[in-house]
Amino acid sequence: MIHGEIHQNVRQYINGRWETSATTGVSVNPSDTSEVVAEYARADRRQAEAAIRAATEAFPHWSHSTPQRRADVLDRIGAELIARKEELGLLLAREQGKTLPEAVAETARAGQVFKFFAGEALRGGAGGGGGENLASVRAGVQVDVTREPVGVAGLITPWNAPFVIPAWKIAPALAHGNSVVFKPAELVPACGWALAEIISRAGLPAGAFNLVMGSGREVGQALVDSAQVDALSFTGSAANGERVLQAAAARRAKVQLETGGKNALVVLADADLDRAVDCAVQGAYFSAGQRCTASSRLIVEAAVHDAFVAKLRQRLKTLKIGHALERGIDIGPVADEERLALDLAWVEIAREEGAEHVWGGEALERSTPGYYMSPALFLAKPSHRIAREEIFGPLACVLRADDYDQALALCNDTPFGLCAGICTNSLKHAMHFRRHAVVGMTMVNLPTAGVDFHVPFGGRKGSGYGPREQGRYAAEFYTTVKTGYMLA
Ligand code: TXE
Repeated sequence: MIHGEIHQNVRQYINGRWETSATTGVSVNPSDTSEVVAEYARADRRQAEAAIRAATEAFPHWSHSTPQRRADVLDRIGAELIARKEELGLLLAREQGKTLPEAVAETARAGQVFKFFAGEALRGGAGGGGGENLASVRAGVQVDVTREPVGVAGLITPWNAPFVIPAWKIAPALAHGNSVVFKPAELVPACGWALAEIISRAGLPAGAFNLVMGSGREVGQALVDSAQVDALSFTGSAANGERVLQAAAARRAKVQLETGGKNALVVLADADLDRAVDCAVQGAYFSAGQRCTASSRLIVEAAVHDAFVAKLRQRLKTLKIGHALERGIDIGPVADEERLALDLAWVEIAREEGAEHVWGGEALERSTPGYYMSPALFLAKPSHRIAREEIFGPLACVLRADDYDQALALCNDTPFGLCAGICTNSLKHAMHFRRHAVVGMTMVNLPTAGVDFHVPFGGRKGSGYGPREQGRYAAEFYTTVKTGYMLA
């Protein structure tokens, strides 16, 4: 496999200027660890604070920009992401490890998100529409409800979707007139930088958008702690999300969390089993299971349990695991050495706690050194840790349910509540499930992973906190409401 270019000018973007840092790091290709993808500047707390100052100073001007100006900026960013989706998708696949088709699709999706919020800037953003006019209960008085930007938005994102998750935070933040300090995950600096490089040329005033790449502990924490950061949107692990929530609440900052899932796919006896197996394979194992919407629990009605497991095992045997850039690969490597060790440790935990091994779960050798692992499937009990804790890797478990009622109860028996799916041909069960699954998103005869970009995204319980992301609902987090009274 030829090595791709090494991105060497991956620097901070602060107050309209590119800056190096005292220390640097490298990102390597999880499909071929001998290949360096980027040498990047690692920001320190001082640079984070400089970015916060820049965003604070830029906010008054940017927050009073016209909706047309905001729409034009976002549309340019979206158009460039879509135009360059092959080139940027290649960078994503090299740095994060998802297959090239998935990476190109994610890049295009990020562009669509920016284009959607270009429209939002005109439709319902801050400082303009998106409000209401009402007659007052007092004669001659006019009441107006409007939305205004919140201020400086600190946006902290995970490594698993390095273009589209930043897009669905940065785009609404800017569309609604906020200024931004963006901190990508340490594992994918070149992706964060490539997105920022496009944004830097889209016509924003200096300081309206800033990029600081660095550790969560230092740079992320600086955003969380700063009194100048008015709103924090965090996507990542539940543990770190909890830390962000506590610190933000302590200083009354607005906070929005997307923190993991343990999503169920229910398969009823009347389901089309081939379709159910397709939903399970896509939902549980594509992107190496590294999606918060992954179906890690497959809850199968007893009458079809053995037939479903046999079919799924057959499909798993045919999956091709390999280099993310290789044509025809179904699953690339997991994201890094730590994730591979974690995922393999979960396989051991499954065996130790008595789950029945059905398929996979071992490290794989390929022609290049990488973090390859075969997709793992176990038959588990609801009390098993692999049925209760988020793994965020290519490992799923099957739980047996006597009937629909028990399947629904098992589905809801989790501290998470992001999404849940059901495969069935019964309209009665599908409608009941959509209403009674205690989650933020439900899917019927569809994989739990893979959502639209123009409708709300998010979960309940341990999976999310604060307003939903995406679609028109993003205005709830990125604006604040003002009620005006006027005696005409
Ligand atoms: O998370 P981490 P990762 C979850 C997924 C999994 C995790 C994987 O379920 O658990 O994300 O992403 C920064 N103060 N979701 O490993 O380690 C850190 O630098 C401030 C759920 O990246 O928590 C990184 O930028 N920031 C989601 C970001 O937080 C801190 C969809 C996330 O890092 C910090 C996708 C701190 N103390 C993944 N510590 C969903 N539910 O939608 C770390 N960071």
